[in-house]
Amino acid sequence: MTRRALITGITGQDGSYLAEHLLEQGYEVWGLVRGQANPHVSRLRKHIGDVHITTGDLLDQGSLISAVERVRPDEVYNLGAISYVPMSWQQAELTAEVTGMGVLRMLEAIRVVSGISPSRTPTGEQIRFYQASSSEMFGMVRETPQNEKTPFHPRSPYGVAKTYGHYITQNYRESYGMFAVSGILFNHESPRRGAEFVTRKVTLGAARIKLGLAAELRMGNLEARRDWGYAGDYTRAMRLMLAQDSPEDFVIGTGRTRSVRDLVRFAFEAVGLNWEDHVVLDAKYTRPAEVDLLCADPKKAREQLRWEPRVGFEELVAMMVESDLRLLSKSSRPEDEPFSPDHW
Ligand code: NDP
Ligand code: GDR
Repeated sequence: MTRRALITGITGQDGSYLAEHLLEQGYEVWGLVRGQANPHVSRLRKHIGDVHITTGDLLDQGSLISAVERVRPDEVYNLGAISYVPMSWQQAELTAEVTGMGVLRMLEAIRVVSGISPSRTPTGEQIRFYQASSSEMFGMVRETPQNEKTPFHPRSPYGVAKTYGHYITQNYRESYGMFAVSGILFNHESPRRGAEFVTRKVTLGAARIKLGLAAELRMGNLEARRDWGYAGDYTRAMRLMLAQDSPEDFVIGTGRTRSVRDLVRFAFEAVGLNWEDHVVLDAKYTRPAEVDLLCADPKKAREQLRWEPRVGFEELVAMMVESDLRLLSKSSRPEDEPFSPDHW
């Protein structure tokens, strides 16, 4: 029997890689898309043709119930979110609603459509639910590397909203016996990454300077350290989590940490430039509270899911720089170029 998946956030970076992967695995793939004419759908169609689209919004409970009723999925992947950390200070309440409460609404949609209640726990095949949890929940870390048992101390409204999403997923699993899991994913990147995130901002910036389209790149905190992996590797792990016999949470990361300074150095080296000649520090890009250090301990995923990342940091940065050089060489109109917004 063909398995049917419903993905929220299908127009985002992870949504496109996950859709591609599930199609390769023989799934029928549905994406939940908000808005009456979402402009990101054409970008998704450029990468992957064969997905079905249904409308809905994580802010709207009824639309989620209708989507689950219409699609009747075997698996729901909840990737939809306001995912840009600086934006979460600007729009803290909306972030709580979409990134936090949106998880509750999706779980409720599954619960209601499946007829699950405190007196009626699920029997037989049930809809499996994946929540996109984040290493941002660890925030101010006191122990490194971080695993499934590391305590949370989120440092942004985004991190707080994700922590709510994480706990409500766990709570629905424990309260109703639902197959609901969280993947605690560390930063993962790709040529499809939004231009506001640091890796893509840097690879686009280095490519622009190389091509003579810009002279400098303005950056925030270069000392922050992240465990960066490749999005295509991480979306494979999502499916593996839902294919387990029992619902459990997993940390997904590479186990290696680099600084933003390392990232900048690598990207400029990849285009044959010295970063110190072009990068300018700008306080506008520093955050009210920072997450200084993240490094995953992915032992459980390695042992239980048999999951390993295939693309390393250097290869990832080189892949993104190459892709941005190609993109910028092709596009002659500035309005076609990816847009990196200012934070404040
Ligand atoms: P993106 O920012 O690229 O994508 C976010 C998606 O959420 C978009 O498809 C967007 O759709 C959708 N969305 C926004 N608001 C709503 C709403 N109100 N209702 C429905 N959908 C909405 O994120 P990524 O692909 O990078 O990440 C996917 C998920 O994983 C996110 O939840 C993120 O927080 C989480 N995560 C990401 C990590 C990473 O390093 N990439 C690491 C850990 C967790 P639209 O086209 O309408 O804007
Ligand atoms: P992050 O990703 O906040 O970790 O969240 P981002 O790439 O935005 O920042 C990483 C680190 O780089 C520092 N930094 C800058 N960041 C940006 N965006 N722009 C800059 O100019 C800049 N200069 C320095 C930041 O201060 C930070 O320390 C991502 C998102 O995908 C989340 O949705 C996800 O949950 C986490 O990764 C895991």
